[in-house]
Parts: sequence; structure tokens; C-alpha cells
Amino acid sequence: MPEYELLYLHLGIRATPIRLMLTYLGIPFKDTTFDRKKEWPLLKPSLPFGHCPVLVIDKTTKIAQTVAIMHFLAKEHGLEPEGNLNQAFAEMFAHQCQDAFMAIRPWIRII
Ligand SMILES: N[C@@H](CCC(=O)N[C@@H](CS)C(=O)NCC(=O)O)C(=O)O
Repeated sequence: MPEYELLYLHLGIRATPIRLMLTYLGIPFKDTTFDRKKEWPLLKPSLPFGHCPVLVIDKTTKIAQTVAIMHFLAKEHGLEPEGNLNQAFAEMFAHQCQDAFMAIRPWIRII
């Protein structure tokens, strides 16, 4: 089993579905969160695209983008929907969640 570490701010939001998926799968992971003002500016330049969440695999490989992380974990651990239609539904919900988040983002001043 690879060693997973999830990097995120002291927030729920985008890391939550990843935490839920890992917990549902019973996969242990290190849940590392950062203070936005002090710690985050130091970490940000080392991350792909300078955003979080980021999944660190075996202390070396970093995957960014919430949907990409979730697809990776689903494929690696047997949660991938069967058939093109079910995959399309899964992607449909994933992208809709991203759209919904972008729509409420202006009201969440801390991110
Ligand atoms: N499309 C990216 C968006 C990532 C994103 O905007 N993350 C925010 C937190 S939810 C962030 O890193 N904010 C701090 C910053 O950009 O410096 C994803 O889905 O992971």
C-alpha cells in the first residue's frame, strides 16, 4: 500500500471528498493542514500550480487538482464506475461540484 499524505489549508471544502473517499476505503493517510497566513506561503511554491489539495504519494510524487486526485484514488483502489455511462455520470457530478464551488467562491473570503 502506498503511503499517502493529503496537504490542505485549515479548511474543509475541497479536501473533504478526498478525506471521505480515503476513509471509506479504509486507507490510512496523513492529513496535513496549514495555516493560511504563516505556513501556506512557504509551501505554496513547492506545489504543482501552487494550489491545494495535493496528494503526496510515498513522500515524493505530488498530484494536484481535486478531481484528478479522486479519479486516481478510485482507479487505484477499485472504486472506478463500470462502463462508459457510469463513468460519465461520475464525471458529471465531479465537474458540477467544481462549478458549484466556483460559484460560491466569491462569498468565501478566506480562500
Ligand atoms: N481546481 C483546483 C482548485 C484548487 C484551489 O483553488 N485551491 C484553493 C483552496 S480550495 C487554494 O489552493 N487556495 C490557496 C491559494 O491559491 O493560494 C482543484 O480542484 O483542486
